Amino acid sequence: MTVTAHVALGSNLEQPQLQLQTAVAAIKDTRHIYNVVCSRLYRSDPVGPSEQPDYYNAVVGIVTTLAPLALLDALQAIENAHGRTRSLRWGPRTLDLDIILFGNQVIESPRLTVPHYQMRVRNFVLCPLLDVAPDLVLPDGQPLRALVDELGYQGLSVIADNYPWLQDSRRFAASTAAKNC
Ligand code: ROI
Repeated sequence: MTVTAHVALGSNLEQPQLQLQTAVAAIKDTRHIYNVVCSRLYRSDPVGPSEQPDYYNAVVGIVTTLAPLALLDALQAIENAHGRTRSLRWGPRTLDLDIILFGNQVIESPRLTVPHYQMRVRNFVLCPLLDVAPDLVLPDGQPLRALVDELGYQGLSVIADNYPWLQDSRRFAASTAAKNC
């Protein structure tokens, strides 16, 4: 059985943009994960302690035959391979990969809560999610677009349009420089 799932990515340490880019590449390379589509790349004000660097955030949509906990294992292996560090609660981190939605399923297990318990109040999750799933309706029947309209894009800026972002952001920088001349 295949399921469409969504994974939120966040990083604010050790070249965060590169962390996210290589994380998406690793997700694409994972067995039993198909059709990876990636949102725009965002920079966001930190939620939590403010004396930490800005975050980079994105969301990917995937199709998978993995069970939820097997997907969690695969994502945690990618986090670990990126030398994930996270010493403080709500403190800076090298790479966070969170399963935010797994089809229409509601999952409450010791290791995994889906939909992600704070996704409804985090625009750095909802706005990139809207990029890849504009017509999505949450398992409780709420349309994603209505949540985004409510939360808005405060504290977020789009820094690249298409994955892979590094190439894109160079193009962005070049076009901005050209405009400023
Ligand atoms: N803040 C932002 N902007 N983006 C994140 O990905 C993020 N992740 C976190 C906390 C510390 C809550 N703050 C964040 O885990």
